Amino acid sequence: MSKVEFNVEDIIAAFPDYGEVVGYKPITAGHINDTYIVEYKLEDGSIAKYLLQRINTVVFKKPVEVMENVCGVTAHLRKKIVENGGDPTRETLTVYPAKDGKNYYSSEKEGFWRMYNFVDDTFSISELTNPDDFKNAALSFGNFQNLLADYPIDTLYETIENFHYTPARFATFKSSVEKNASGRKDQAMPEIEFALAREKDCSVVTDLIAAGELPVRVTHNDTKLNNVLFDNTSKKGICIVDLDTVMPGSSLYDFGDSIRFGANTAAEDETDLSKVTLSLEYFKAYVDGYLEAAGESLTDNEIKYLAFSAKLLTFECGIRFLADFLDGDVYFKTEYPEHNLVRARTQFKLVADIEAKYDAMMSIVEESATTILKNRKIF
Ligand code: GN1
Ligand code: MG
Repeated sequence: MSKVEFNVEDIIAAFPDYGEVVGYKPITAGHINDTYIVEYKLEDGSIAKYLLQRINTVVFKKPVEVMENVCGVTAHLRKKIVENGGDPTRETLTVYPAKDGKNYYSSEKEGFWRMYNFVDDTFSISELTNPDDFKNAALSFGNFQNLLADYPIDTLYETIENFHYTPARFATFKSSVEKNASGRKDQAMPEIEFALAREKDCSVVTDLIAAGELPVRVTHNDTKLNNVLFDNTSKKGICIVDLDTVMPGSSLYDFGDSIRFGANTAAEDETDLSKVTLSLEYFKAYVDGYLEAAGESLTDNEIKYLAFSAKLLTFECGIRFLADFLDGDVYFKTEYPEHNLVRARTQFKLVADIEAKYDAMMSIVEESATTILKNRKIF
């Protein structure tokens, strides 16, 4: 882990004085970066909120490139949102430069920081209570993909190499098993066996991409439900956040990762595995929303592999958690020693449930595609 030492006040002072700082507080969402809400009192007495974030440079080794991607992507989104008559102050993140004009502040001692607008009067969801919210998340992620469809893909840096290149993830996992740096391998034998038995799944999507049978698009790559901000009044998803992994990828990565998190009937770190199942109702809601928003631009193959991608991305996340457990918790933030193992178990339980429900999931995709994309014969 990085050995940074900082005073939040000093970091705030590196950014322009938007008003008198009246407070700041950490937000504890996300496994990677550190986030604070900073409140300023303006001259007219009103309060303005900003989002201050420390980028985890163990995970993002080239944070300057991350910021170049984020600035390019948010500028593109802003332009599109304005063209579509939307409100760019609420529908996209905006980067606020530091006092020295750079789009970040960094020092060896304090780490790498950036400032964003805080989109007020919104909420995020960590646990769904109804399928409509999930459908709204799908509409948002589908819309996000549409808005970036004409973004110059070659200008994007790969902020984390091979991020969803599952065969590489599997190779890393196997080497973590071999190294057993944490000495905890014995605690994870059933999970290791489970993973090793599924190696052949890893290359399905990447092989299709390599063969030109699946397109490469600008994708978000971390489509967890809590990366959508929902408007307090309309309850619709209005803003997609966490743009650090926007990179060339497959729509299947975004679809699959959304299902992994949102269609799980339990939390990502639930210890009672009997609660972890794939909700077909939520799966259908997401398929409907995603096809409604982005279906026209998806190829037949992208649609045919939607159900598979849910399994793949869940499996991939599972081997990442398990590898981190074996490595000694060097990547994801953890709250207790077995946290990564617990997370890996939920992912694998979900994979097993997806395998059991696979035919039903395929039928849902077929039915939804037939209803929503009436003029196409995909299946
Ligand atoms: C991390 O930071 P957060 O919680 O949005 C991770 C994702 C994983 C996710 C699992 C850069 O996302 O890839 O799917 O945890 N982000 C990175 O919860 O590795
Ligand atoms: Mg993230």
